[in-house]
Amino acid sequence: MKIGTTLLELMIATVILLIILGAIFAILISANDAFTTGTINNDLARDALLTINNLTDNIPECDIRNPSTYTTSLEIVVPVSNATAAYWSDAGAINWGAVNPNNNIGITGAYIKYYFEQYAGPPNEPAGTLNESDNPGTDWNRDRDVNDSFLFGKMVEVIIDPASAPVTKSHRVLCHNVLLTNPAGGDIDNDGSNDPIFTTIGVDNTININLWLGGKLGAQQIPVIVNERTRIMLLNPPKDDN
Ligand SMILES: [Ca+2]
Ligand SMILES: [Ca+2]
Ligand SMILES: [Ca+2]
Repeated sequence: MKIGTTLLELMIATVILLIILGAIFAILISANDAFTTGTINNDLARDALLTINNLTDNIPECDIRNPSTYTTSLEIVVPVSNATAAYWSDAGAINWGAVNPNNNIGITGAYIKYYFEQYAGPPNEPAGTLNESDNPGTDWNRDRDVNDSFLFGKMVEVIIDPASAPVTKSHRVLCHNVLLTNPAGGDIDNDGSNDPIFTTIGVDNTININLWLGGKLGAQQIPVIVNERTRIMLLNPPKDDN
């Protein structure tokens, strides 16, 4: 009868233990990746929905200055309910729309412009383009190739005064991590139809908002892309003669 273990048995046991530990570690890493991807997905989807919410605050009662089928900018005029008193201060006259951020008073004849602004690149901003080829094997838009490029930037709101100048301090970023395939809003997912941020449909009196957000986020730099869209029915007929 043998008592104890031989050196060979000890070595075999050690190898088996290492294999088991390696497998557990691999599972933990992949679970962490999945968790990170899920979290980033939720963050981007939340940002897109909040931005759409922000946009829909002002849009339903507006006139559109730049009606067009496909566009990455939208210029709207919202009737100013009070051009003399500050935001909230006048009972029953909340100033929606083109409100001067310096004194909170509505500006008659001004308009709000929403537009896509490409990132300027390092050192202050991310690179203004995202390439699938920079992440070999990563098909962000899931069209079965890895050779797409996207413009990368932010949705911005600015108030333009009646003299066509931006109002000081009115430049506001509504949303980061926005993707486009070209400045006119090309076909991001390669399904044959364009994906502009804004589509105005005069006949139906509606605006479609279509936001694609993406990014290499987290320590693992996992590429994630999300799409949120909505359709807004305008309460006033859009006009192009403001
Ligand atoms: Ca692709
Ligand atoms: Ca492609
Ligand atoms: Ca498309």
